[in-house]
Amino acid sequence: MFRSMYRGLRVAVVIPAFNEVGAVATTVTSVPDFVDHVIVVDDGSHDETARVAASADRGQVEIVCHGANRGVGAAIVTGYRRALDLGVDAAAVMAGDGQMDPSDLPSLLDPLADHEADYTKGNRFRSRAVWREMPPARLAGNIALSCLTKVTSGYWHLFDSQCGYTAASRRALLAVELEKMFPRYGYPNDLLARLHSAGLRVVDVPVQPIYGETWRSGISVGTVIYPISFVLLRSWAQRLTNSWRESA
Ligand SMILES: Nc1nc2c(ncn2[C@@H]2O[C@H](COP(=O)(O)OP(=O)(O)O)[C@@H](O)[C@H]2O)c(=O)[nH]1
Ligand SMILES: [Mg+2]
Repeated sequence: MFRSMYRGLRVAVVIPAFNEVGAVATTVTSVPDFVDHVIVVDDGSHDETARVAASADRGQVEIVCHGANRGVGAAIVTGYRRALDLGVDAAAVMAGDGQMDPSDLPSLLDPLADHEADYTKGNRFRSRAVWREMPPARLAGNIALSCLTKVTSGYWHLFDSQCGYTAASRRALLAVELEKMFPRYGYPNDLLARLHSAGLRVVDVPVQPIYGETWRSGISVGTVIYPISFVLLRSWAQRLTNSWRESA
């Protein structure tokens, strides 16, 4: 049964979902039984995402609805807030489109349970399958953004900045000023920089890249290039300012 915790951690899984009627039920039912709370954030979907997610409930699912679309970052922040209110020790994020392998969740939670990290994120590039699975344009974009995010966040040991499969400790969620987080695509790059300036420990964990036959994404170069460039420049400027302040 549910509410079993994971290695002493009370865990929530936050599922941001925007027009995911086709995949959200499978995503919800795939969440492992040790997860205490599943929080689906329906981000102003125009389809039946909320109803379908609710119908997959086995007793631990909550649906939170944004009246209008606010972006994937804002949807995740809504889920994090609810997770904090529920008193969880850790909150993982799994996208509502079924692109995350539930069997990878324990590896993301282990460094938190072992008190070795405050935040963990998936790294699909640790698997050779990434070269086969990830479409070439995404590979190129992800590699470029991962390299830039090393510089702008200050976490030189991390890669695959755009991987949305993550787990945050309660400590990290309380430290990063959720209200300031960037609401749209670019939020992972923004969050990493905030985690670094709060002095938190972040580690990469190998996860499986999943791009099924019906794969689609809300990301297109035209729509994300400006917000992501803005986030990267802002984080970089902030980091430079902080290091000048420290050395002054
Ligand atoms: N495209 C998009 N996705 C959103 C939004 N809000 C929440 N999401 C969810 O965020 C997750 C990641 O989005 P996706 O477009 O698949 O990104 P990708 O997997 O990194 O290419 C999915 O589960 C979406 O349903 C939004 O405003 N736009
Ligand atoms: Mg996706």
